[in-house]
Amino acid sequence: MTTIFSGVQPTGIITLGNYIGAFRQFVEVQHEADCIFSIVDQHAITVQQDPDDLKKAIRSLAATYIASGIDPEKSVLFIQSEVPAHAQAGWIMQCVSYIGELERMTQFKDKSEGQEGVSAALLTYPPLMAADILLYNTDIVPVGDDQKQHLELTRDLAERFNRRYGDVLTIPEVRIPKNGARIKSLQDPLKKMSKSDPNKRGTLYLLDTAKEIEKKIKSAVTDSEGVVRFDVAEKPGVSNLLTIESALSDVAIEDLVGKYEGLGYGAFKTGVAEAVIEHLAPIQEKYYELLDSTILDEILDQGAEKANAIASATLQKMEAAMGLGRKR
Ligand code: ATP
Ligand code: LTN
Repeated sequence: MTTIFSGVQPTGIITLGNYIGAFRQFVEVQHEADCIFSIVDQHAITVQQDPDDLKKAIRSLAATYIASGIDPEKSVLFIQSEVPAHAQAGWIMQCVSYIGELERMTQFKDKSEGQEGVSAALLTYPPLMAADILLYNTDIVPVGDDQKQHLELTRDLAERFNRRYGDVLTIPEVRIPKNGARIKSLQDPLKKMSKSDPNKRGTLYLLDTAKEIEKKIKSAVTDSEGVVRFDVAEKPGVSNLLTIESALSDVAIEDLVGKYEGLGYGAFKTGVAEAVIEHLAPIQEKYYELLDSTILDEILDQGAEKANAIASATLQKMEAAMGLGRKR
């Protein structure tokens, strides 16, 4: 059976970009493979986090996974810091990484640019991500487009490890969604929609109310042509809205263009907002139900146990291959 692994950082409320780029793919693939999903809290602390906020974000993310359709009977869901093999294997992967290749990562450049006191871990984040993936003998990693470079590095590091120490690690493939791999900001459709964007009007959050969704979509930046058609280069704002509606409603973009033919942007935006509200309503309902339940802790306890068993076996093999300790 194919193994699928992915992780999301608990750094705030999930955006519609995260949902379309990551969660929806997770839900799709869980029927065809052994799936393991992680709340990567050790990645979140590469930038300083308030401890209370982090705790809340971890629980919120667990509820989001389940509310989005991850079935704990089919998939393993766990918190990264509850499986010690991640930090241990992360160290090993740091030892096979070169500083130069880590400095070339665009996420590192973006997050460290102009910042004072950049943590060493922001640079060594990709080897920890590689460890997350490699510990589960992962075949496929579903992520949004922005993580492609980290996946290429993961493959390079795994190949390097295997060349040096023998054939221990599985080389993973990336899986990027065909539609919606990079949802853009509603206010600046050239930039990705991001949790950490200070301009909250550009970001749709999974927990936004119907009113908020409507308001943000109504004020989304478009263009002056007044014709609904898909053209990312000439019409990035309109194309982004079409991508969002298509991804959530499963209606092809060409068909949506037909639906809005002859209508202005007002009617178009109302249609997109309706599609978003309709899709998110049941997810939000389930989310609030789960947040205060004890089921969530049971799911996470079981997840940590299952993840620990797989991860510690791979770690053991990695350590033995390298000659660490007294392991064989
Ligand atoms: P930030 O925007 O603050 O850097 P993030 O949302 O990119 O955070 P994560 O929460 O770790 O970081 O991302 C989780 C998943 O969501 C990843 O697979 C990522 O590729 C995907 N993702 C993030 N933003 C988008 C987007 N705008 N469109 C599509 N996928 C996205
Ligand atoms: N780097 C990713 C989060 C992440 C991840 C992973 C994704 C950490 N470990 C393993 C897939 C597999 C991000 O910032 N979105």
